[in-house]
Amino acid sequence: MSKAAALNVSIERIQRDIEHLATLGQTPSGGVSRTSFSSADKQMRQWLHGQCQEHGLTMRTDGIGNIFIRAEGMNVPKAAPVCAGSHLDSVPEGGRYDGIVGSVAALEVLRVLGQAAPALQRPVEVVIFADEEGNYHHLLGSTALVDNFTWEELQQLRGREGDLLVDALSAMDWDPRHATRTALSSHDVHAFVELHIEQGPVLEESHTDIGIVTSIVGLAGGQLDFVGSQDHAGTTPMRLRRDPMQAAGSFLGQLARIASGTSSTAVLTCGLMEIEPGGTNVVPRLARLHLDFRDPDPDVLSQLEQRIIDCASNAANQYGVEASFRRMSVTAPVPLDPHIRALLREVALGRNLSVTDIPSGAGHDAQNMARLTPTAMIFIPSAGGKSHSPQEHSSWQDIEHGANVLLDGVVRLAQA
Ligand code: HGY
Ligand code: MN
Ligand code: MN
Repeated sequence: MSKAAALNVSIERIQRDIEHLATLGQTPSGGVSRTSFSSADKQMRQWLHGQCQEHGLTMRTDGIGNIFIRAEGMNVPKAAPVCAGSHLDSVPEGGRYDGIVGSVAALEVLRVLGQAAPALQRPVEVVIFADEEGNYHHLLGSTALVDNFTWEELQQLRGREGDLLVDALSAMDWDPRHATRTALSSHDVHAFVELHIEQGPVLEESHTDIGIVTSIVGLAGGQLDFVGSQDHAGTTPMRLRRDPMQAAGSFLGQLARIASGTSSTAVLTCGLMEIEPGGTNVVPRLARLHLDFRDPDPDVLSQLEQRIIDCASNAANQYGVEASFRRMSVTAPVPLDPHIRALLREVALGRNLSVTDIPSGAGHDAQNMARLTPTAMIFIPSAGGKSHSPQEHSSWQDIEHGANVLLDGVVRLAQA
């Protein structure tokens, strides 16, 4: 066994960090609401800064809130770093593990390497991506690493509460104009590896320790507006109404049919809806559905969008209202790097762990990083396949396994 393979993460430190992070933005249901740039996110950033000071790490934040961490004093040649990391924001009422496991494990890798100082050919850097969960833009931080947002684009981005991203950045005491200068080049990163919980049932059901991700699903988001006529709920006869809620209801009843009619792998979700003006005694003027739709095949994603538009237009005609669709984001599906996948499989087997290949139905920053640099992902089991829920859970043993595979993989990549 090589010297590097003898290194091990400390699950006690990882557990302490994960348990602490679960208190930042904790909800009464035991979940976590930690949207990027919220007060809980600020607390997270302060905590991380403290961790870095304690462990001799340097932390830098770019203009859109991505965090980069390195170990000081590691005597490695100047070269493009091997990066590892994930995200520390959550969905509303999310769990304690999504993004957090991969972020804390990457931090632990740096702590181990800082202490053990093995001979490496290149630095190791932790990346914590901003707003992965897309309050303002899905995979905001990693998107900004691949392509700079223009100032005009940034000014358009709003969160769930209708707040502007540029205001949220200003409230962090950052200059939002710096958010237009975030892109990296392929020379800036040697490779990227993200550890993540599976968020599905496959590994647990097959009693497999480690999943090596083959590809990440293509993911699109859009706003579907049904616009009708605002009227009195008591005095307007049903026959005279142009009620956008009825059209929205008819459309929503067809989500499963639209998805399965396009492909057996397609999924289509509406998890957020706005009604204007919003009153129990007012026939609304607007019903806005926020849609999330996914498929591993980019052509299917386009077909799915077209079916959404066609079906919405039929529903609108039926109720005498207007329908319009606005695409908000598309993240292309990506295959992950075969060489790093093979290396991760080898190191996992070297630790006597069971391994399988697995596709990812969730979006990840890795799919943006794959456009910059050779990229791979490691999955560990999620209890009951639950995620984006306070019931999300992974065992400490599975987290330790995943973190050790990340450690070995990163070391192997940094030795090359
Ligand atoms: O929505 C997703 O797939 C991811 O959790 N951001
Ligand atoms: Mn998530
Ligand atoms: Mn995640």
